[in-house]
Amino acid sequence: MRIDRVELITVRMPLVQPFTTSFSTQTERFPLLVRATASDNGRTVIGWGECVALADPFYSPEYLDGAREALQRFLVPLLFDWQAAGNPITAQTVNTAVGHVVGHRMAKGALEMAVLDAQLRLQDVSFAQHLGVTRDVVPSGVSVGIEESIPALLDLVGDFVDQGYARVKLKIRPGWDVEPVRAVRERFGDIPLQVDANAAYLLSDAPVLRELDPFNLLLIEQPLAEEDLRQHALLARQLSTPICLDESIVSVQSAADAIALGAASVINIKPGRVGGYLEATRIHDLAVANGIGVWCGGMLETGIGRAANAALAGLPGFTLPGDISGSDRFYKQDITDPIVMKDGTVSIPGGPGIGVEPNPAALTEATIHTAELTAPPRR
Ligand code: OSB
Ligand code: MG
Repeated sequence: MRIDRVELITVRMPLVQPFTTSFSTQTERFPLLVRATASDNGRTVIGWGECVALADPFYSPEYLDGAREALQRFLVPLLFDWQAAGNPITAQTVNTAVGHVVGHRMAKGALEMAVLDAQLRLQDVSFAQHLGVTRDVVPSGVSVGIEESIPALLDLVGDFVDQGYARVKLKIRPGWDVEPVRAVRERFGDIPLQVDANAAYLLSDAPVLRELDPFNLLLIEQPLAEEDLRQHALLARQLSTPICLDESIVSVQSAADAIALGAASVINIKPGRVGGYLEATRIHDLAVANGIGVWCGGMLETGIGRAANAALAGLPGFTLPGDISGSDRFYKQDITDPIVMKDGTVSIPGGPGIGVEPNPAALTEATIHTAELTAPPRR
């Protein structure tokens, strides 16, 4: 397979409602798509990747403009150099080709995803088949932001419960934690419920977090800072609610450390955050080997990222519902055909590669910036 061209397409997508977390309020999302033109044996396909970096570096060090620059200046040229030197291009070799760039996992993951999609399309194999996934739907959970008031939160949660979501996750932060959880439990009873703090607490907040214990939450996600593995382990001993890590898990190595320290009994796997779907499956395998449950996180992806996440979440270790909601949870108009949540599940696409692609008109309408890189000829 040869990569002939890579386009970096930045799109702007308004959210159906503001999404507030402990780190920001988002009213729009700027996904960065990687469009790779690939050819093999006279056949040409387009592979798609989606970079999950947010506009600001508040969730992780990566951010949209930085990721685009990393791709444009370093990652794509390194991949082209690798190819020009006669090395094979597959998803499995992308990380070797760009490996001496430190960090920039979301940018690397998006490039790897585009190459993987192209490779599978050339092979006429779906991503699910490639992973060995046999089920065709996965349970669909929804992530609910911090709201202005408890009544507004209950309205929103009620809407998602009525739609049939398999699990609800509430964003929390100091001052918006025990009360919203209590209100949701009182109104909606025993629904599968979990919370996500996005690193907003300190170990000294353990007494407040312990007040969540009676509510039988599935888990509390990332209560402390990204690098506080040891403190998460100390906190875990003070809570009955299982601790799940998101931000802290950036690689299979950090997952191994977290497990060894007892810092997490559950892991949220976001392929972008860990540098791509290959690393995501390694973390899945490590977690299964250690009896640690995993679920697939979300980053307000377009249908491109959502479709691939649904396939990944079909692996057997994904024992909890993922943040893989229908497109309409965040967007009035997705750039792909909408991902639909039905009876608490979303379907895993069956077509070649990730099985979905942007609709040209929707993509053109949403595009705000494009950069194009062309491969030099073979040396
Ligand atoms: O912490 O899981 C998170 C969105 C952006 C950044 C971080 C997070 C989230 C979500 C949204 O919770 C999940 C989704 O895409 O449904
Ligand atoms: Mg999270």
